[in-house]
Amino acid sequence: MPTCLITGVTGQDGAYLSHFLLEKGYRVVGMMRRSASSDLVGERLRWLGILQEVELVNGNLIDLSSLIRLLQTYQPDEVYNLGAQSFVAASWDQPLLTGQVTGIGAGNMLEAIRIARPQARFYQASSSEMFGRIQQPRQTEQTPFYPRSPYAVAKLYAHWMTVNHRESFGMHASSGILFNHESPLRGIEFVTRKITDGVARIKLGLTRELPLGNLEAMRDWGHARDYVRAMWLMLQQETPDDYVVATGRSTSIREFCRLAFSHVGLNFEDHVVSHLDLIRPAEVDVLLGDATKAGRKLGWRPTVTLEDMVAEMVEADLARHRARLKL
Ligand code: NDP
Ligand code: GDR
Repeated sequence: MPTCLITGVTGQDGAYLSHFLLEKGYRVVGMMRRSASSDLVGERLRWLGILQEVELVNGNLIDLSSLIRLLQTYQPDEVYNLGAQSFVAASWDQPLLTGQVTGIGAGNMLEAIRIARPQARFYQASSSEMFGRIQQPRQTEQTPFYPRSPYAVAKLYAHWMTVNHRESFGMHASSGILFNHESPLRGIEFVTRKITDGVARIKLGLTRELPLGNLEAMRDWGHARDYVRAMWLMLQQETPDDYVVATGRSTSIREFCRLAFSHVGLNFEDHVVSHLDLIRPAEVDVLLGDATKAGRKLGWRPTVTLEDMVAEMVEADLARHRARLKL
């Protein structure tokens, strides 16, 4: 039975990836940072019904010694580095922490592997945010980067450290440049989940308004369940590499609102209000990925349409609020 170590196991992708790897027969060791609310942090794993099957262990990306100890103890065959301060908006308020966790944290894990478990295969959760102010209309592995937030700058450091460790030390280290991916387990502060949760609350009469920032930004949105499969496929290749993972369809926040509100028979223009304090200091206006390489080399293709994902997310939020209200 192969063993994997997942950082960021309590997040959206950590939960879906754990589920995927358990089904493949892996021993799944999930690293989480120590919390005073440890009863709450496994909520996503619980939602997927796998909380008891994942071995949760303490560690922190900014504590190199904890990473080395985990690698020595569990001897993983594959390491998926999903841990990060991942909320772009927060990275302007905490730019240096974001740099330490999202950037140096990845460097720490690469160094820990180099020291304690060099044969392990490594996956780095890189991001389409690295393209930022886009240099080409469709972004591929060859498109130059232009980060627009401290988060994206940190991810660039992590990305190039991954490439550099591969080229310098022959490590099996791959970087997945994943475009936005969502699900009912998406954090509530990200725009898609904020919208679907808002739709559910408005539909159930709990509130009337949904405050949002820039509605004109466009994102290439896929489903997290599809995207974690791409992570695994990268580590099954003989040769490590970098891959863009995207749907090839870009949609505005405005259009996402229209889809989500109309799913429950509402008009978004009656409820969405614009809040200037939700506008970012620098914006990524549009992202559109070209995953041709992932299709050709990994055989990866997205399977969930945006419309189906929006419906799944709205239904899940309606069910959550109904359960809470005992409706
Ligand atoms: P989440 O924000 O849902 O999860 C982030 C995880 O990182 C959480 O488990 C969090 O733990 C953990 N974490 C935070 N700080 C530390 C730390 N110091 N040490 C160890 N773990 C830490 O992100 P997603 O699941 O959405 O994304 C997974 C990864 O993929 C992230 O690196 C993200 O930046 C990247 N990414 C995501 C995309 C997306 O669209 N979802 C697209 C491209 C890249 P806690 O629960 O304690 O906060
Ligand atoms: P993003 O996701 O920054 O793309 O990063 P987010 O959902 O936060 O923002 C997407 C776009 O929506 C606009 N927006 C709002 N965003 C939020 N959060 N809240 C609002 O009220 C709001 N109104 C408008 C934003 O300005 C932006 O243009 C996500 C994260 O998962 C990263 O970790 C990951 O690397 C990238 O996706 C790919």
